[in-house]
Amino acid sequence: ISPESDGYTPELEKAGLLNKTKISEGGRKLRKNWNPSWVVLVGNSLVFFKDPKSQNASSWKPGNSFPESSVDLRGAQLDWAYYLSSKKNVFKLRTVTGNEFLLQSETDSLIKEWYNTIQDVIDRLDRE
Ligand code: I3S
Repeated sequence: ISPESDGYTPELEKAGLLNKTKISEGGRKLRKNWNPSWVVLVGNSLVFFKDPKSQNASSWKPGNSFPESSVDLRGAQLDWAYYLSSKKNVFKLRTVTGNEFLLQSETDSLIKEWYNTIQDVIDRLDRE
């Protein structure tokens, strides 16, 4: 199925490389395992791809490379995570199902853009 033939291809809001670790699953704490991830914000979801080297801005499209995981932003909560990591520029995303992720970038402007864009989507979904 190509993006042209599936009838509806949601709008790509943002894509880029961030460091990612999952810190809890359904409320159960996990051991951190930081890895670079190609992160795509599309529609109401944040989609994570492994192997960032082989990714590009089209990777999220239907029929292209398969995501490692994805997160529904409806009801999600976003917070800066100053106390949860020794790294700088870390925020925590908590999904409605109790999964928690930390996302990080060394670039201040980049992480702020991600934070603001994800928060805008969460706010939009809250108003629906
Ligand atoms: O919150 P923690 O436990 O200090 O997180 C660090 C550890 O997960 C560490 O792994 P090991 O404990 O398996 O060696 C990671 O290598 C660190 O990156 C974690 O801390 P930061 O501060 O980088 O999130």
